[in-house]
Amino acid sequence: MECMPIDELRDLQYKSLKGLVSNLYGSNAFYRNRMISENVSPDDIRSLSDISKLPFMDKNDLRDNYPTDMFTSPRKDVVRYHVSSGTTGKPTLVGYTRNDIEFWTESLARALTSVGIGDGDVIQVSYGYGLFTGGLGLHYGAEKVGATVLPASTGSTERQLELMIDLDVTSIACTPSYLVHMGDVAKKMGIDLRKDTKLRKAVLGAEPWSDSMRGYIEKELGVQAYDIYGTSEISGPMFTECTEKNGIHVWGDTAIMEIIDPETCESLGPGEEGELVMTVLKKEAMPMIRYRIRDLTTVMDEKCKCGRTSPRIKRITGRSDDMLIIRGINVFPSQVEHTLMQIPELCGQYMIYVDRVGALDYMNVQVEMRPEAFSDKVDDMLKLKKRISSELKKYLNIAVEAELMSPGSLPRFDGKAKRVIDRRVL
Ligand code: DLL
Repeated sequence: MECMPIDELRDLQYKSLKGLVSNLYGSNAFYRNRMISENVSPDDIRSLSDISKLPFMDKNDLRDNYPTDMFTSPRKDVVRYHVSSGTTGKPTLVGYTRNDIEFWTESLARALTSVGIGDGDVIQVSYGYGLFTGGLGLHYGAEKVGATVLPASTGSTERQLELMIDLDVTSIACTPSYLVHMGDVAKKMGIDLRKDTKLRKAVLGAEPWSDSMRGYIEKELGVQAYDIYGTSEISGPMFTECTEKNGIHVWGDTAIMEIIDPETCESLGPGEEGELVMTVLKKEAMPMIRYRIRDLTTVMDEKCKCGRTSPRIKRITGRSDDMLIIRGINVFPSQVEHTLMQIPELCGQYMIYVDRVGALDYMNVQVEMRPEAFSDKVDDMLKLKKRISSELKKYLNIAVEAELMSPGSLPRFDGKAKRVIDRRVL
């Protein structure tokens, strides 16, 4: 499947697309109304390139149809939910049928196989288990290839390192920043990952990283590092580099990808950087047609040396929207604002600072107080500060340091407010 001639692959993609569009048009009000409002019907899809006639979808569709209005399967057929960040206070809910879980698992099994992880391996899955797709996604994929899985999830780094040694862990799946952090903790514990562990491969993603970080990980930690990519809306982590480490393979029989100019929405060709748009061909509970992911990347043209014909994309270089990724967790500044606006002592002026200390990201929010709430009673102010941090933690799922600012002290903006200062260097 992965090495099929490109013409056959395109034909397969066309047939799957045509089937998907006809099916949704016939069975689902959301998709039918969308297509009618764009004046397009399944009969208009006569070749693969006709995909460009179909309307785009984005996170707003998921938010507006929260929680399950976009689902195309009855509740009784939905066997799992995952939840990720939405653009405002509302999260993005993703549902899976049994077949969806199987399809996703298969994609991850392909991903792990393509980096050489299989039944001889012990893999430590240090992505978060739970609402996030990383932990359970990699877990199922790793079991499918017959690897022994250590479901370590995130945190308790010292214990994770002890288990890594005791259980002869050979590979790890986590965010790149967490692996670097593990390396730092190991050093402090007197552990040399190269000599004292069997760790040799890492499947790293969920946040942007660079080739220089790959270089650091490979040299300092003695681990081969591979990029893995995906988003909750397309199922979760799905696609990886192969051992050539030259672009992420997007399994062509499962998804059609397009690159568009974020401003004009014009289709861009190989080699041109733009916004990634994905149509997933095999999802049941929540199909995705022309979903604007907002990640920026480039389609690579030449064939991969590994022999796979699946199209490839370069590393994600950024986003066309304002989403921040902090320790693998998606955060929209609008969510921060939404949370702060619920706190009566605050006036709606705020600044977000993101820093990287060692390998880990930290978020600090300066919030301006209303004059009537401002007081010199230290205890009251400390309590308020704690309350703000805990509200932010509740909604964003990350620890945030809140800093109280006196009335009128934060900058005001004439034009577009610049409320996010991201001081991280990859
Ligand atoms: O982060 C799924 C995932 C889990 C991918 C584990 C890889 C490994 P979301 O929480 O929905 O899903 O966040 C998706 O994270 O649109 C990108 O902006 C970013 N992202 C994911 N992988 C990469 C990567 C998961 N390899 C959002 N490089 C995406 C850069 C990445 N950014």
